[in-house]
Amino acid sequence: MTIFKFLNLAAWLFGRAVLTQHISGVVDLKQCPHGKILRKDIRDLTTQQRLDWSQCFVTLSNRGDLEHLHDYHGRDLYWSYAHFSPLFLLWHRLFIRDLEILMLSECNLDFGMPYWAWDIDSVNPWRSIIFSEEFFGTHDTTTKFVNTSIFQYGMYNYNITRDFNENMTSFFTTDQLESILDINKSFSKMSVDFEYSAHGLVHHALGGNMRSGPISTHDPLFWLHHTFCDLLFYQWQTYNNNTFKFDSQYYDRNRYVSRDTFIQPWNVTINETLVVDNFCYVYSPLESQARNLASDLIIDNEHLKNITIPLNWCYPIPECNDTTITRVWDDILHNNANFSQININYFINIVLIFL
Ligand SMILES: [Cu+2]
Repeated sequence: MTIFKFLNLAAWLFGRAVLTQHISGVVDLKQCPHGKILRKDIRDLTTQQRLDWSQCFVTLSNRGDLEHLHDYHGRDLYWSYAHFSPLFLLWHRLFIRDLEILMLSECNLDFGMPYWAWDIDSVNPWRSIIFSEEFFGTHDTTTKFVNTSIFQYGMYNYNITRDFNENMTSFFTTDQLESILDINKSFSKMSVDFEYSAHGLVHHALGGNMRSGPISTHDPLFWLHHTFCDLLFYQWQTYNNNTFKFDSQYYDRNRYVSRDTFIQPWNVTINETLVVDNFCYVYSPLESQARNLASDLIIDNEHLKNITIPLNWCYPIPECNDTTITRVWDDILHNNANFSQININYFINIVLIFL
């Protein structure tokens, strides 16, 4: 811990000394100064690469260079624009790329944004190496503060919290992801189903910062989680020539999006954003190291029958109760229903509180 503190202070001082320009303004996300870069699961990086990534994230954050990103995500305008809308997967694709470019240029990394394939931890995420001192830190289950790793309280400018214990909610398994991301679904159906279920569940299960939209981006795991979401979206796009399968639609009462709509604040069209190749990154499939480090390799769908959804999901919807939540989850998990088929307005109210 002491060495972490020292390294962090040294990096912070170094960062202060060399940074003369304030990083602001909208970045060209299609620039490729580093050529094609590879995105791997964090467990497939070398120890040095992992430390470099973490150090870079903390250094940039501690000197204030990530503020514009937190602001984009939490700002009212973008919040409702990028969530619960057909732009969800596309907006977050650009959002991650923004940080990736910043990290590549500021820290000379030779690899892209790492992802966290949480499906291989799904059965017992509590035991995941991701929540160890060597990776993203353990936390005090009473105070909720992250208390080890470079991201611990006092070393990283955001004192992030996580709120789970050994009874942590399971994530979606690989099999369940396949059904949520059915290649025959329309884009909008797939996007809504995925956003509200598999994606939202990770936010919910981690708790603390990750359960609160405006501050979720402070937890470095937000970025790894969303990079994995982008990988899954990319797979959905490529498995069945679905790349340009985007159905134009209204995303709120009066705004209509089509393929030519520019996604803000980056001014990239939906059509361009649909093509990963435009952004100079490539996904590397899981390698043996990540699989060996996964908390559970036996995927057992049965465990989800015991899934418990805490009642605070319902708050503050008065008519929401245990039974309604259980019904929704049963339909999703066991009857393979789509969220969009289940009283969607009602469900939006429920999930709004944790994303
Ligand atoms: Cu988001």
